[in-house]
Amino acid sequence: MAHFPDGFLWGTATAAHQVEGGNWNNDWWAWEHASNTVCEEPSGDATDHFQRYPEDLDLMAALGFGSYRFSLEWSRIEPEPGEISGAALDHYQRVIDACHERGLQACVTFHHFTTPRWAAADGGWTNPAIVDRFARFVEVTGGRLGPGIDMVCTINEPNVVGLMGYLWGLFPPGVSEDLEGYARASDHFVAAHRAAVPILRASGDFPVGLTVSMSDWAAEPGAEDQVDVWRGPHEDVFLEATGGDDFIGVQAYSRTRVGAAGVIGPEPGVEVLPMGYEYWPTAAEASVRRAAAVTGLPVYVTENGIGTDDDAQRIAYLRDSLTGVARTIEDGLDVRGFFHWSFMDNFEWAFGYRMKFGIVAVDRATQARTVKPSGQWLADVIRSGRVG
Ligand code: GCO
Repeated sequence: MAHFPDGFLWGTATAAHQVEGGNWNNDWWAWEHASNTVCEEPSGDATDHFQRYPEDLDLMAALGFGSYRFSLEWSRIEPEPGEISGAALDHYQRVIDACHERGLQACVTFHHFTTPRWAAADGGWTNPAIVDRFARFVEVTGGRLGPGIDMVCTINEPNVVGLMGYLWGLFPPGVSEDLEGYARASDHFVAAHRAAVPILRASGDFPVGLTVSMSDWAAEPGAEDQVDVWRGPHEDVFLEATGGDDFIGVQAYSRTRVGAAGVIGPEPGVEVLPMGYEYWPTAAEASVRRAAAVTGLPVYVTENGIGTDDDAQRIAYLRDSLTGVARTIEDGLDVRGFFHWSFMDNFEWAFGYRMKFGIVAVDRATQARTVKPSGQWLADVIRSGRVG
């Protein structure tokens, strides 16, 4: 039986473009509709969370969550360079207020994969100007929303944006094998995070951190050195950019294997999920241990979950994953919270709506929400502080 301490923060997460709907003014919408896109379908109305957030927050509160992690859509707040939408800021203020009215903390991510079209058209994250552009957005937005915010994730998984956008061609700008673009984007993400932290600290009283996509890395015999070769530029460069932050946000779903020639696929005999990676429920535990060791910071698991049509498998995954996270706490690591990805089934980027990460199902025709058995299971864990 795994236990979680009193005060452990239980949250659930979404990202603006995956749930709001109608985010036509960012690079993702353009990419979904590009002639060379690899996207299975456009995001469209998503789950209409932009309008239905009160109902969604009601459900979160009913399930016992203490925090809601969501992101601000930069292209709504700053639709053209320097042009700030007061109405968009008002919207996010209403979301924050609605969280508080229901006893939920507001955990706000300032960049979750999407960049306004105007910035993307001017080199996006490869243009050094993005650092000041992001800092200005953070300053204006933090200045307005900061007093109501309870926790901040500056940038979500910058390492995934670089990898998918410049090496694998799966995210905008849809470029493959551009090592220089990848390196420049990484540098600018690190600089943008570092620029954002003091600006945010001046705008409110909340912990600030970066969230990093991590994996449980495993080497084939004799290929141990390959772990550092691959993990270094993908994870460590970001973990090492967190000095002085209030926490590190760990996001982990699976395992990555390396052999002598580099990253290799799943091990024969291990189940492969629809996402294409292994069913590996100890990914969060392994990543928490490594993040704590490298950064020395308090840890929040800011994302963990599973994309599956089989909700019983989700419960099995979460049981093992949470048991692993509880082990890290028993071992004395300072792990302060766990945010389930995701609150509801939503737009899983290039995969579209086929992947089901939610504890709440969404009827694509009616937008009706239905809590899955995994949602009730997680509510029991939250209530009891135990994983049976
Ligand atoms: C990411 C993002 C989320 C994903 C989730 C499931 O990790 O890619 O933060 O937007 O939807 O991780 O793949």
